[in-house]
Amino acid sequence: MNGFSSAELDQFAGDGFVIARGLVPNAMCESMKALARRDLAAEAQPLEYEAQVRYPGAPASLDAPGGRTVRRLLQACARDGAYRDWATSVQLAVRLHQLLGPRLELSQAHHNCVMTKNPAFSSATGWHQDIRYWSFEKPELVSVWLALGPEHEENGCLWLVPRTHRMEFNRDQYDEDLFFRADLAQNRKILQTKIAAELDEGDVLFFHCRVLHAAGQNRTALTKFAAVFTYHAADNRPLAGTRSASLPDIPLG
Ligand SMILES: O=C(O)CCC(=O)C(=O)O
Repeated sequence: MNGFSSAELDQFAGDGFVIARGLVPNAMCESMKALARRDLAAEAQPLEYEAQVRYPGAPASLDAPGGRTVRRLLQACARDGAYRDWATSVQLAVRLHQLLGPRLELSQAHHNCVMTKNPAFSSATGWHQDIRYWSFEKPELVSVWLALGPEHEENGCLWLVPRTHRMEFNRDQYDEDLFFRADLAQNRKILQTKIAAELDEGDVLFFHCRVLHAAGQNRTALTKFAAVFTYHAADNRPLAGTRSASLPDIPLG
């Protein structure tokens, strides 16, 4: 089973992310997407709605036009074996071992979802670091973003700022919701180096939990789908009593 090359490992260490192109066959992506469409049609809970996140562009309430537009199909591993099988696959574990060490766990409390970005009612996600919302002994987690279709600027792909996983920021560089303030000149300078993570179906983005990232709205006619999971070393424990510890982690082989 192929792992990352040493150049790719250097890229992850330096930039805080790396993309493995064409890792997942199109047929597998299409079947995961069909499951997601089935669950969207049935409004199969647990879900997160655009109206609940209240990001710019989201419907004002669940009763507003587009109010029941889904942003995330939550609990992907429990939702269908196809997601869990891939998220715990040897193919993925080989690469995650290279990034996080020999004993790994998948967090069911973070990401563990299919992100859906609906053209008509999608919202934009501001600049943030996932670790600001998570609680672990060490800020060392890796998320895996499997594109189930093409992702580009027009349909709201992720933007990332290389090397920010190694930077220290002050509390006043974030707003009250812990988004990184794009209105500050000091922050804008950092954000200038952002790059768009353009992906094709089957590409997988691996990114560090401290990397600054954001995403725009979907301005195309097609819903965008991505399956997203988060991992940590088995000895990097979620802090007791926090959301990070609210669900059992899944050990990887
Ligand atoms: O697709 C998006 O809007 C961004 C999602 C994201 O950055 C997150 O959930 O942490």
